[in-house]
This record gives sequence, structure tokens and C-alpha cells, in this order.
Amino acid sequence: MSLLITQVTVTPIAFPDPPLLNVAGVHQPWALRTIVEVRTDAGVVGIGESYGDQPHLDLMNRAAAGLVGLDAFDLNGLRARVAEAVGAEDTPAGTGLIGASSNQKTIARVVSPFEVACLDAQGLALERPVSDLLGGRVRDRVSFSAYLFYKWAAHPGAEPDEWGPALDPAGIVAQARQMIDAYGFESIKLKGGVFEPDAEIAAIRALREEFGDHPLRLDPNCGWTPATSIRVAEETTGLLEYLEDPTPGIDGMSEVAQSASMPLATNMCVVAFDHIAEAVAKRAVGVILSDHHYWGGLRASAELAAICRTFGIGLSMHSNTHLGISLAAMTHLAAATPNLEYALDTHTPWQGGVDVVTDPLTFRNGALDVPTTPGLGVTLDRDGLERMHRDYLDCGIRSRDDTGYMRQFEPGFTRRTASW
Ligand code: GKR
Ligand code: MG
Repeated sequence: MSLLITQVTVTPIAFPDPPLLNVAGVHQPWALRTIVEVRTDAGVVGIGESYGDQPHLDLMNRAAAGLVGLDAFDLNGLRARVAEAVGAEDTPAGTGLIGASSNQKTIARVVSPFEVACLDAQGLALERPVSDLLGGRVRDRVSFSAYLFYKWAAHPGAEPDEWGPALDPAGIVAQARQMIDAYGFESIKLKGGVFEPDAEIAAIRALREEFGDHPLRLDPNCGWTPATSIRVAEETTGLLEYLEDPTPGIDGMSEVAQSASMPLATNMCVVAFDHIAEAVAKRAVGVILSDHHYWGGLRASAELAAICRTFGIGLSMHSNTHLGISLAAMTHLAAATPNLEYALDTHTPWQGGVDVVTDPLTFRNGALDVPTTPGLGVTLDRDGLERMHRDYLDCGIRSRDDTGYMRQFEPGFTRRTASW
């Protein structure tokens, strides 16, 4: 069967995003993503989704130009061509909430959407779901967690959104109730690093009181020093299934891990293959959050899973603001990853039903059925893509900048890394 790439399209899009708070500031009114389409001589078109920041978009466009003529089954060839197009570039994506950048990580990030699109095309051509191409489903349903954020009621000057404000424990519990009623999630993650640690511990206690059985996680995105992290770990003993990125760096995490009773998780200090050896040697992390968008695609994420299994490290999955192509890719990957023991993160509830696919996967009891139809099992909404591309052109945002946006309202604001 021939599956040669005949054309690659890269389309940046924008869609509304609520004012979610984090250590870097606050989400802007528009979130950016990029949709890639890989056309083949067999007539099938595979789709993928990635970040929308300008430097990354430039690299994806550069890489796309070199992919025509490649066999969509040749994923090693894809990586080689992307690496050649990226060259020595080292560009960060977004806010730095997914760890430091490097040339290897830049290549991995650019490969990812094209690899997903090639796997989608392969699945469509072979009439098999992507999970089959990754080794086959070990589960039919994939569980996700309720991802809570402190947030404002509205973007300044705009109408309140459907979620309302969440600026204290009562607001967080109300948000959890609303999200769990709508989606049925059974695990809960709170994005911290926004208020002083005692306020965030109080929110965790309030969640525990309200949701007796739900596993809880807290993620301040490195907002605390090692000493503060040790104290928070002590005070949340018995409350958390894991504590995510309390403090920056492998050394800092290692210091905290020595006394913390719960595993420490990360999507900030182990974010590329060359970080793993040091993290293992220093016993810095108990759980790695994989993310195919920056680990280099679905197959690279499966390699990460094997390494975690080898070293007895737990595996969870990270998310950034995303749409339905990424959600489908995450679901196929999780379905085919035996040692993914934790419910996955997703930002889906925050997108208010806006999507770039006509048939988004839908949550039932906090989980998604793994698609069994060919490819990713979702279809690009071409009218939606056009509309969202126009929104991208009109919104004026070209890179995510949570800190710059926050400074419009709090001029002295600085990112709170290790500030408590
Ligand atoms: O959406 O503000 C956000 C999150 O803070 C995100 O950017 C992080 O990368 O979800 C992420 C995390 O787990 O660190
Ligand atoms: Mg995190």
C-alpha cells in the first residue's frame, strides 16, 4: 500500500479561554493551537494538533515543507527530516510551565503533531484505530481527572463565564462540584502556585472534606522553595496521591522527596529523555507526567512509559490547553500504555464545548471510551477550522504570555517561581 505524503497544511487557530490563574500569571482571553493536516496519495488525510506560539509555528511550517514525498509509515524518516529542518534551534513553547527548552526538546515538539497525523493517516488507510498501531488497547476506557484552577469570574471588562470566580476554598469546592456533576471525574487536581501555600492546603482540606474518596493532587508549578515544599508535604500527608512540581529542579525535588510521604510528580524537571538518568540517580521523582506534545509523539511516549516501568516510576499524563484532536491522541496513547495508572489531566472542560472536530470524544463517568473506528476516530471540522483561523488572525495574540497579560492588571506582577 502506498501512503506517500503529497501535501502538508499547517493552520494556526485561536479559541476563547477563561481567566485561569497559575504561577506565571493568568490565561489570556484567547488560547492558540496549530492544526496540521497530512494529505497522502492514498486519498486519506491525517490530522494532528500542537502549540500555537509563533516561534514554534515557524518551525512547524519549516518542517512541513520538507515532508512531501515521505512515506507516512516512515516515522523514523519523519524525525530525521524534522531534525534537519529544525537544525540547532532551541525555542521554548508558551509559558515555560513544561520545563526548560533544549534543541532535543524543540525537535521532539515539532515532530509530535506530524507523527500523530501520520499515525492517523496510517490508521485510516489500514482501517484500524491508532491504539492498534501503538500495540493494541489494554483498556477500553481511559479515566481523566477534574483539573481545578483558581480563577477570576471573568476577563476584566467581559461578561462572567459559566464557571464563576474561584479564589478561596469554598470557590474551589464549588468549581469541583460543578465539574464533577458535568463530567463525572473521580480524581481531582488543583493548580496551585497562586496563593500562599497555607491557603492552598486549606483548599485541599476542603476538597477532602467534600469529596471523601476522590484521589487529590496539588501542582504549584515550582512556586515553593524546598523548605516550604517539605512543610506542605508534611501537612498534606494522607491527603494527596501525589504532589506535583512543588519546587524547581531535580536537586530541589530530590531534597523534598527524601522526606515527603507521597510521591512527587513532574512535568517540569524531567521533560526530555536526557533528564531521566539524573532524576533516577537522585530519586527526585516518583511519577512522570508524559505529554506526547513535547516528548516527541505517541511512540516516544510509549518509550518513556517503558523507561518508567523499568525504574519503578509511576506514569501520569499532563495537559495544556488543547482541543479534540489532542484529546483523541492522548486517549489512544493511554489505552495502549499498560503502566499508565493515574487518571489523565485534561483542560477540556475549560473550552466550553468549542472544538475543531465535528465528533469530539465525550466524557461519561469521568472517562472516555477509546475510539475503535479507523485512525484517531475524530473528524476535522473544516468550517470550524476556518472560523478559528480567522479568530487567530483577529485576536492579535501570537504567543502565550500569562505573565504579560497579568501585568496589564497588576503592573508589578512577577512569576512566583520558588517565591514562597
Ligand atoms: O494551563 O495554566 C495552565 C497550566 O499551568 C499548564 O500550563 C501547565 O503546563 O497543566 C500544566 C501543569 O500541569 O503544569
Ligand atoms: Mg504540572
